[in-house]
Amino acid sequence: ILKHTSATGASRYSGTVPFKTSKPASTYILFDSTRGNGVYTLNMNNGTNYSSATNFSSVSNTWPTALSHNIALDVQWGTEMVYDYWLSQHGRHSWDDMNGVLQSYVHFSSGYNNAFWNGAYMTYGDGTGSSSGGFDPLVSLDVTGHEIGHGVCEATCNLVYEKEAGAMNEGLSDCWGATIEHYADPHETDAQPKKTWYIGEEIGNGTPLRRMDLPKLRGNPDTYGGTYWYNVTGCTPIPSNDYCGVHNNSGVMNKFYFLLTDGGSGTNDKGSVYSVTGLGWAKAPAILYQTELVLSSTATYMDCRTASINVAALLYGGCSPEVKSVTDAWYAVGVGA
Ligand code: ASN
Ligand code: ZN
Repeated sequence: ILKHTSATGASRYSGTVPFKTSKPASTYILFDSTRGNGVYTLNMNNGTNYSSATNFSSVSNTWPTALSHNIALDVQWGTEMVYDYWLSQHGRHSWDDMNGVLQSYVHFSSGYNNAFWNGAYMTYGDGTGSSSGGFDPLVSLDVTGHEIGHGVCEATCNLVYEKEAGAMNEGLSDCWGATIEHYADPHETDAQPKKTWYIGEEIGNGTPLRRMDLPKLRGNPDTYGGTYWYNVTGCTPIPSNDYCGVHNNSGVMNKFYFLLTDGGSGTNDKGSVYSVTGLGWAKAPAILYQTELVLSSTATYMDCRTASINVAALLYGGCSPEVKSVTDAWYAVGVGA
């Protein structure tokens, strides 16, 4: 029987964090055997050949094993938190709901300014550094939640990764990243502005990659068809245009979910005056998840609106305040009347 052990260590972005290790041979490794079929973090040693990845290993279960490896703790802890979020809040067993292994590879390549889900596991770059216009290591909890969110999407509605469906795929990943950060990161506070709604501020030395509360401040639309909306009609060339602006038009989904959770009022780019009563951190994610389960892979924002209103009606009743909030939040972002 593989013995698992509790460990703690100083992570790069989230302070001292608890996580699980195992000792299959003479040393402890970053392998949690207690969650589903396992949570692993492996070291690419700045290479790109996955079969050459090595374990992070410690004789004394003391972590990190070197300061430059503190990022492995963000990822091991963060991935464990993502597993716990999906199971405790939605009864979902890992990304595929079949307790699929959660495997992460850190120190990928050198100066690699990205992190991604490839259909089976996560890869994280060290970045070129925020001080030189790139990113610091791309291992913050919202990034981890975002990447595994792509796995959840793949295993559920499997939104096609281009145009509007792709933008919703991206938006859903940001929504889960923010929600999981709120759920698990002790450094998240509700101080204004709520950093929960910032995506990737940790890896940009305080400057977020995207803002869900005010997408336009980062060049993304907050209104369907409004300022910064990427015109997806006849757009070429895919994929060099980011599959027709998937990381851009995601701003509409992000603002919808921000308003559905926190509420808010204002005037959108269509001149519509809106006011949304927020549903908070239990009901908004419940509606989002049930919507993700029923969407079709080629859904548009309008389809997502319809699906989410139906979900809210099923969960809370046809004339419920929850249905009104969902409808009002879509109206706020310019989708539907
Ligand atoms: N970090 C990017 C993302 O998850 C990588 C990609 O898949 N385009 O959206
Ligand atoms: Zn993404």
